[in-house]
Amino acid sequence: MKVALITGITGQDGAYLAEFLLKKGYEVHGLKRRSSLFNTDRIDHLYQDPHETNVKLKLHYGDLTDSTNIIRIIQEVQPDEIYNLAAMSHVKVSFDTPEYTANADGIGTLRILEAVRILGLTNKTRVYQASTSELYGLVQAVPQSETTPFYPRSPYAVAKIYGYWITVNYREAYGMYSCNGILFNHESPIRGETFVTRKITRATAKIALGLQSCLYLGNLSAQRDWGHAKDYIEAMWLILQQDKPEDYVIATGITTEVREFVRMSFAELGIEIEFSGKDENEKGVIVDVDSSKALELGLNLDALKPGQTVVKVDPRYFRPTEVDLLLGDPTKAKEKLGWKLKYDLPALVKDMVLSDLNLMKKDEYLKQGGHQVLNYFE
Ligand code: NDP
Ligand code: GDR
Repeated sequence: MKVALITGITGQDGAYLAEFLLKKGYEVHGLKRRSSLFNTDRIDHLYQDPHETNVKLKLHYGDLTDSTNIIRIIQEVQPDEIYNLAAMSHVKVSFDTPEYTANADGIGTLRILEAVRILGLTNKTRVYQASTSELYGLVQAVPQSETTPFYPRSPYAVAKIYGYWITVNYREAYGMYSCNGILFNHESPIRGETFVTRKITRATAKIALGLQSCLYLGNLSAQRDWGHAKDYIEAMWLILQQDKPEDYVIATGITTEVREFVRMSFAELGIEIEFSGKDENEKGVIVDVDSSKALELGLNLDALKPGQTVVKVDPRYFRPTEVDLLLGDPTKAKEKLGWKLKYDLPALVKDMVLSDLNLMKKDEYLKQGGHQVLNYFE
């Protein structure tokens, strides 16, 4: 039985990867941070009572900013594979917490690699590093492949550049099987609520249910190559199963504007919107409501009328430096790993919107019962 250690197991990718590896028969260990509230929502369905025998999922308290716990856990677990997914992963927040981001996302990667080396596990333990399309930053060329030059545009991306190169360096210097997956944006119903896709799908569901009146966004013109996290975690695993360690771009090869993602999300609920105006004055306005589609979903959209503004721009969500266009070229992954996509963008949008509609219906019941329902505009 193979043993895997996942840092960031409580995050979007960590949760899907843990489930995937457990199904493959792995013993899975996860590094989780101590928090004042439970932070294991995404993996609660995988929980196994530690008092039972034959437990296949084990969680360890730790933090990427603390080498002592990393060394101790790796020594205890003796993993065949480490997936380093833990990170302060929000690009906008990294401008507010640049030093912490460098420590966790940059030096954190070094701590993992160095622990493997000093524990003498260089020939046993394979390491996957969660690298990112944010490394490309300011557009040098499109589509972006394994050979496109990097030009990071945020403290997050600069920290991840360190993670990328130290992973390459340990491979070259010590012969370690350490690889980067350069993953483009990937989303899902369990995506963090403050990333743009999830913010949009939650808000469209709330607007359809009458729980929110308007969605405030930043740069609507940014273009992203969005895939489904379930497809992307499979690529992570494939990257560690090859004869030779290499770095791979994982992407769909299609890019879409934030504006279009918004339009598709509303359309999924029978609400057709159109954008007008420019820059900070741009607005998304309802042009039609498809009551038959709404009925199918058990929605009453009578309160939503053509002409109503449901999307506005709020400059507070602009970034000091933006990444305008990401479009990946996944040819190498498709050819060498045999990696295949199961979800396209419409399937992703549908999965997220319908899941959020179900979730938000709980808020609707609470509101009907006279309870306060909060809207977070982050
Ligand atoms: P999430 O933000 O959903 O999850 C991040 C995880 O890291 C959480 O489990 C979080 O714990 C944990 N974490 C954060 N800081 C620390 C720390 N100092 N020590 C230990 N754990 C920590 O990210 P995703 O699942 O979306 O992404 C996974 C990885 O892939 C990240 O490294 C991200 O930067 C990278 N990536 C993501 C892409 C995407 O589109 N999703 C694309 C390319 C790269 P907690 O739950 O307690 O907050
Ligand atoms: P990104 O994802 O920065 O690409 O990083 P995010 O969803 O935060 O932003 C995508 C684009 O949408 C624009 N945008 C907004 N973004 C947010 N969060 N909130 C808004 O209101 C909003 N309005 C417009 C942004 O400006 C940006 O252009 C994600 C993270 O998962 C990283 O960890 C990962 O490395 C990269 O994807 C690949």
